[in-house]
Amino acid sequence: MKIYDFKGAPNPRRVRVFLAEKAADVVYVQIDIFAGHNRAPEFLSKNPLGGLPVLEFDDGTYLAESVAICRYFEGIYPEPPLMGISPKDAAFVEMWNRRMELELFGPLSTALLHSHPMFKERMQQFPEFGVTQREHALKRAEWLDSLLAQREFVAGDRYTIADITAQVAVDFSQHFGVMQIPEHARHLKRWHQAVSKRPSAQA
Ligand SMILES: N[C@@H](CCC(=O)N[C@@H](CS)C(=O)NCC(=O)O)C(=O)O
Repeated sequence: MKIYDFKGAPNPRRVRVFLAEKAADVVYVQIDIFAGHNRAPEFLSKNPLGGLPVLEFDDGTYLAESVAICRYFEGIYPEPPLMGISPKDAAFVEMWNRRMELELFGPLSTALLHSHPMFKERMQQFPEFGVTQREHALKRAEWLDSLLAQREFVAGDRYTIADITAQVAVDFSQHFGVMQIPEHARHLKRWHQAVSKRPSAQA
C-alpha cells in the first residue's frame, strides 16, 4: 500500500496530518504537480482526474479523494478517532468537516488559483472571482472565530478531521498570502496555535 503525495499541496497534507495523528506507517511516493507528473498518462491511469492524493492498495486498486482515503484509514486504525464515535457524533463531525471544506478550504483554494502568478500559465484566471472567494472565506473565518469562543475544537471538545481541514486551509492561505487570520480573531488564533503545536502539524 502506498500514497501518491505532493509535499507542496494542501489536499495531500490533509491525509498526511490525519495519518500522523494515527501514527500510521505508510509509504509516500512524491508526484510533482508543478512538473505536470500528475497529468501524465501513467498517473491518469491511477486517477483519471489527475488529483492528489491517491492511495494504491496492494491488489492494484486506487482510491482518490482525501476524505475517502481518511475514511479507509479511520476503519483500519480506529485510534484515535478522528471521524466521530457514535453515529450522531460521526454525523456532526462530517457536518463540520463539510463546512470547513465548502466554506473555507474550497473558497481559499479558489482564491489562490485565481490570484497567484504560479497558476497563470496553468489555467484561465479570473482575479475578481478570486477576490470574492477570499472575502467569503474571511467572513467564514470570523464565524469560525465566534464558534471557537465556545468550544475547543471545530466540531466540539475533540480534535477531528474538521480541524485538519480548517488547519490546512489556514496554513496554505497564510503561506501563499491569500488570507491571514484577522488580528482580532483571538479564538481562531488560540485554536490555530494549539493545532499547530501538535506533532502531526509537521506532516
Ligand atoms: N477532491 C480531491 C481534490 C484533489 C486535488 O485537486 N488535489 C490537488 C492538490 S491540493 C491537485 O492534485 N492539483 C493538481 C491538479 O489537479 O492538476 C481531494 O479531496 O483529494
